[in-house]
Amino acid sequence: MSRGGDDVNADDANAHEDGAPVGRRIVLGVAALGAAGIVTGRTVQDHLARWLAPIQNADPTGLTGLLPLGATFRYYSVTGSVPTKDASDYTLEIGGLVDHPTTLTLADLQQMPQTTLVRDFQCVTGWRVPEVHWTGVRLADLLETAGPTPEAKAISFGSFDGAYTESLTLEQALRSDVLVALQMLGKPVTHDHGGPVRMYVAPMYGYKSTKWLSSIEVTDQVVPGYWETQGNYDVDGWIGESNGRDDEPVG
Ligand SMILES: Nc1nc2c(c(=O)[nH]1)N[C@H]1C(S)=C(S)[C@@H](COP(=O)(O)O)O[C@H]1N2
Ligand SMILES: [Mo]
Repeated sequence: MSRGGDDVNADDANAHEDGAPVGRRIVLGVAALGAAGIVTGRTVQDHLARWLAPIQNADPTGLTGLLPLGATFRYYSVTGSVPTKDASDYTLEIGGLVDHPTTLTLADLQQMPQTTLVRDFQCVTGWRVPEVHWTGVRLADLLETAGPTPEAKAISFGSFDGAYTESLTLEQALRSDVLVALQMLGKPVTHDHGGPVRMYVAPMYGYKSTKWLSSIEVTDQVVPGYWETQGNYDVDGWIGESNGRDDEPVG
């Protein structure tokens, strides 16, 4: 099991479709701030991260990702390796307590109405990436098509990594800021970020956003997910209510 803070994905957070060169001076200047110990408090750090987000997102060199701001994604997987899937073999099963169980391909999902959100992504361990672009299908739209039965109370997500699971109540799942995400950071979700399809649950900590999404099962009660049973995380993963580290609401 690996769940490190390995920064192997730092470059992803810095890649953006409308990339522009970033002056070495900005990089050095900000590095100097960090070295001078100005980047210390969580609030200062967060403000700097926010101010830097457009620069970091446009930085093709990944250099700013080396700055001590923590505003980049860390790669997380509870399994050692995860099979690669693409349009040729990806499927999403929607089943359980629904009138119309269905299996969708990537093309099916791409043909549905897409929603874009620009929101922070925050891991419960403390790192946060500000103003990330997410695009995908609203989970609510998929559920509406599937038709939950009267007994339906919750959702259980499965991953093709074969291990990770997560849950939401049906009410949470119907929020308009809960996406079955096809794009992240302005491009298709990469394998390391859980592509081709991952969840993005905007108002909750990152652990709710299941990567390598393979199934959505409607259940009659909340089934606690992987980190809720192995890591003591709250089943209700609302940002700001789990660890007291947040200094401002997100979104
Ligand atoms: N399948 C799967 N999904 C997962 C995880 C995981 O280990 N496996 N980790 C979660 C946690 S704790 C976080 S913070 C985010 C990290 O997303 P990233 O790897 O794109 O940075 O994915 C979430 N979804
Ligand atoms: Mo996390």
